[in-house]
Amino acid sequence: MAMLTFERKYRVRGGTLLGGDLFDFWAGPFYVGIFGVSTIFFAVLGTVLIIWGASQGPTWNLWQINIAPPDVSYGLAFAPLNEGGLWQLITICATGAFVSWALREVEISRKLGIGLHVPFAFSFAILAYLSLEVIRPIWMGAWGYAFPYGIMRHLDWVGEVGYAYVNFHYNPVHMIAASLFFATTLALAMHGGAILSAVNPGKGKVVKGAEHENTFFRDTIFYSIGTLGIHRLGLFLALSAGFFSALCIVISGTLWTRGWPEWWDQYWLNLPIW
Ligand code: UQ2
Repeated sequence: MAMLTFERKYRVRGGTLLGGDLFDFWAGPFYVGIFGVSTIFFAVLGTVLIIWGASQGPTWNLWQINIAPPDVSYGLAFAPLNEGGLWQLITICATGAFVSWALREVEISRKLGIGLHVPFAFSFAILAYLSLEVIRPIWMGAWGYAFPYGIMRHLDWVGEVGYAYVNFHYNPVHMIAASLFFATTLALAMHGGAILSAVNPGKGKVVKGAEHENTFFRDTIFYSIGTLGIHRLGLFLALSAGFFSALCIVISGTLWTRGWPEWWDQYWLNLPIW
């Protein structure tokens, strides 16, 4: 179907989750919807609060601007604006914007009659953010355990948290997450290479299809997962990478509070062979 014909067929009312026809229209090429409005609201308000927070700080250097969460002594209470309160409001805005965006994806998917795989995938990114900024801080009893909003400062935060557990690379769930990130890049490199080699083989050569892709992998690694399967695997690997990343930090300081190298001792040092 030609794109213009398709757009006429698809750009109709319906499929909304909330509010019926309210905001059920397009602004130029963009679908608006209630959740488009709420995304803009939270994103603009959050950005204004970040700029306000920056104005209260010592620098306008983009790399050094930092908006920190409240001190640990505030626990889970609201803090004064310039002592972490802005960070709390910005975190509410960020969560509101991310969730609104996911729900806007759901509405558009419903209008199109396609699956909810994209919003489902995006929800894993939201979960990873929330595990750092909401779930782990609440579990540990203070917003001060969340990461600060500053380009350089959040990098320092990651380093400090790593050293707080002596050597974070000994965290077994971090190991699984890192392996899944590598597996994701391997799968995408194989898939991107496979598709381009078949569909874009070079000037004057005939475009190839799934048979060639299957045969290449059967001949090289004795197995082809298939043209549908590679996309299922890719989504699974990428979502697993995000999920295990969230898990590896959420268990640090909550279920396991000592250095991660020590975690292995409880098994290694207690082996009966000693
Ligand atoms: C494949 C296939 C594709 C692909 C790729 C494979 C025809 C066009 C990349 C091969 C992938 C395999 C065997 C899985 C590798 C496993 C990991 C964890 C990286 O068979 O079907 O479709 O793009």
